[in-house]
Amino acid sequence: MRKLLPVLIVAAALIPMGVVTAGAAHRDGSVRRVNIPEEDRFAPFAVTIHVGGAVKWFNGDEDDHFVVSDDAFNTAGHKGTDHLLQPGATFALRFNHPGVFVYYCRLHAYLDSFNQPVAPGPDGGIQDQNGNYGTPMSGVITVLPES
Ligand SMILES: [Cu+2]
Repeated sequence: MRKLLPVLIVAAALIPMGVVTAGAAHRDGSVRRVNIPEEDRFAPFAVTIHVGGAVKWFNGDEDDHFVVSDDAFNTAGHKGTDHLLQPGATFALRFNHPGVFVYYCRLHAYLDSFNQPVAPGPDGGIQDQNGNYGTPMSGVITVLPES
């Protein structure tokens, strides 16, 4: 038992080190999916990930759509993103900075003078029977610091 004790002490010291090492090395390699159903919207509208995580958009609609960064509000990187998603196409971004990535589709939304996405209106929108032009096609990714 005398000879076993030092071995146990070393083993006990290594266990928490292993846990700490695994925690420090952890990076969120997960991929969250945002679908465009057969409607002019991103589903889900809001997605929360951690730094190192990625978002993959999929256009399940029969029309073209865009993923465009709202640069006035974007604090999570990938400013200037302006990507066409044809029907059936995918597009992925990996986020390495905490913040928010506000985005919209420039065929089904546009930015007003305050950089807020608004519905396309008479020039591009489809008016329903109540006279509304619908919801601007937009979404937001929240990127939390590494856990
Ligand atoms: Cu669109």
